[in-house]
Order: sequence, then C-alpha cells, then structure tokens
Amino acid sequence: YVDKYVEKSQVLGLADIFEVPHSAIRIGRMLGEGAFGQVHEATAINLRRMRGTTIVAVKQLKPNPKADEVAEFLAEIEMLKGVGTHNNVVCFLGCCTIKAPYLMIMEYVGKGNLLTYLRAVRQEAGKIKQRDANYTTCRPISPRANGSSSPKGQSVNYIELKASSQTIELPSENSNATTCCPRQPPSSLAETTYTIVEDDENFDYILDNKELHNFALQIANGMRFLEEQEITHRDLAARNVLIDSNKTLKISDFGLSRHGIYTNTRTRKLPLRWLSIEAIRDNVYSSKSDIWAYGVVLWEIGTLGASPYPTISNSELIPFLMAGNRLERPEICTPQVYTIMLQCWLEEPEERPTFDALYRVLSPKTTYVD
Ligand code: ACK
Repeated sequence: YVDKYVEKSQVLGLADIFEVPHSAIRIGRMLGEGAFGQVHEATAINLRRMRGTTIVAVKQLKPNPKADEVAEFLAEIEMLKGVGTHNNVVCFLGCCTIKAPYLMIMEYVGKGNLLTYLRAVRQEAGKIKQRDANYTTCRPISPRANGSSSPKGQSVNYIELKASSQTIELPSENSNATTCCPRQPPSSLAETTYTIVEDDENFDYILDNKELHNFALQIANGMRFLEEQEITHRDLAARNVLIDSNKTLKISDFGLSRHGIYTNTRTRKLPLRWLSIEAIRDNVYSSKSDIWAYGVVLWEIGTLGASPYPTISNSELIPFLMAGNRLERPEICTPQVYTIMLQCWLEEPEERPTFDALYRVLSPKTTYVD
C-alpha cells in the first residue's frame, strides 16, 4: 500500500507539479502536535505559482511511523492534490513524497484554531465581567442618539465590551454597573450580542451575533465546496477550523477525509461527541455525518467553546441521542440558528440539510431595487 504511492510519486517524478525538494523547505517552530504527527511553521522557496519565499505550515509524521500511518499520510496528500482551492479551506501547496521525511505543505493560517479563539473571547468576557463592578456610568445602546439615557426597564439587545478602553456595555438590568457605548442597531436575528475588543497585536477578539452568523456561513461555504466534490471530512470540529488575521475561517485537518460514503473498518480515535448516530452506531460517514458535526460546531461557537455533553459519558451518548435528546440551545444563539442545529441533528441522515442549502439559508438576503 505504501509502495503504491511512493512508486507513483517516483514514476511521476518532477512531472508531479506538487512535488517540492526538501532543500526548498526550512522548518521553523512547532505549531502543534497530534496523535498523527506534527505541524511546523516553515519557509518554502519557489513553490508552485509562488516565486520567492513563502511562509507555510508543514505537516509531517512523528519519527518512526508505522507503515499504515505512512500509507494514510501519503493517501491524504494524494487526495489533497485533487481538492482545488477555496477561501474557506486550508490550501494544499505542495509535498515531499519521494523520500522520507514525507512533508505536506499547506497555507499558513496565522491565528490558530477556532476553539482556542472562542475560549479566548470567553476569557476576555469573564475578565471584563469581573471589572464591571467598578463601573458607575451608563449610557444607552443605539439605535438611540449618542449619550442619551436608556429608558427605564427597556431591555438592551446587545452589549459591547471594550477592554482596552475600559468601556463596557451590558444589558440594562445591569445598568447601575456599566458603561455603554452606542453602536448600530441589532440585526433582526440578534437577541444578545457580545462584542469584546482586546488589543492583541491589532487582532481583536470579537464575538457578536453578526460574527457568529458570519462564522457559520464561512464554515458552511468551505464544507459545501468539499460536499460538491463528495469529500467527507469526518473530523469537523472547532479545533479543526483555523482563523487568520482577517477573521477568515479555513477548514483544516483532512487527516480522516475520504471520498464519498465511507465505512470505518479500523479502530482509531474518534471524535465521538461530534459524530452522528449512524457514524457511531454503524461506522457510516458521509456529508450527512459532516452536517451533524457542523451542528455541533455551531453549538461550540454559540457557547464560546464549551465541550459538548459534559454530563454524559461516552457509553451513555448513543442511548441519550437515540432517546431524542440533543444539545441545548446556547444562550446567545437565536431560535433561527438553533433550528438549523436541530435539523443537522435529525436522526435520519437524508432529512438533514445539505451544506449548500445551509449556505443559502445563512447567506445575507439579496435585496432588489425596483
Ligand atoms: O491552534 P493551533 O495553533 O493551530 O494548533 C494547531 C496545530 O497546528 C495542530 O494541528 C496548527 N496548524 C495546523 N495547520 C495549520 C496551518 N495550516 N497554519 C497554521 N497553523 C496550523 C493548529
């Protein structure tokens, strides 16, 4: 199996447009490590269609990999060669597969994974809540004019937490203890909007309903690109979505990806709490099981990176789901988005939406002028 790919690469030799010599790669600091291997930041010289030096991410297997791990890694690279590019999918740039150490060269996505981002947002919100006891002034949240005061008893739809300038908006029930900044009116979808602004080399940790919606849309967009090509991700989770400095989300880690419907025949670590009923019970994976995982990712976003089913043990999960139970609606999540989650978690795979349909539901509505 391994030889098949090595032989293929050798036959293709330089004709393989993705093949890069090891000498063109300078490995830098380690970005992360998983069961499979390691990801490093690196510089690459004269990649395909990229003259000069490019900062990239390089994935490689751990030292002394087993033959089947090598085979899977090379198979993953072969698959990536045919995927094409999309703004919401980490771009495959090249590989070293003629001789070990085998390397997979990918677009570098500079701000880490979405789960870490969400938890950082949560932490900032926590810090600000701690501090808010010290605030004494309160101004209303727009759409009213700047500086006018909030009518008594009126609930506020969203809050803005501005750590760097020590400005905080909180719902009016907390009005005695808050400072509020006017900003644009809430969207019709928004129930509660949190905006957290914290300087981190000019990168803001912000999460509001607009951003939640935008994240949901971007992930659906990337997944619809994979769905179109009948590629099943099989490990879609916030930890496998990367974020760049422009807040563009990129779906990453195709370590488990396969074409079409795939039945797992080997024992391996599974992302149990992201798996659909049929994936856990029957080992059947498809775009419809990715849709289930997408619902869990929406829940991760809505809870700012909580862990799913914290009170349910692994062995209890299937009976729990089979009894019709599902993750609860996160507080900051609108009924519309929770309805999408519940559709993603329908027991019958065929009844779940497609990524294309979700992308269209989540897309901003086009308005036509007469
Ligand atoms: O949260 P992180 O910094 O983002 O830690 C993980 C780690 O490697 C293991 O997967 C990071 N990582 C993975 N792929 C990339 C990439 N293409 N660009 C930048 N970082 C990456 C990921």
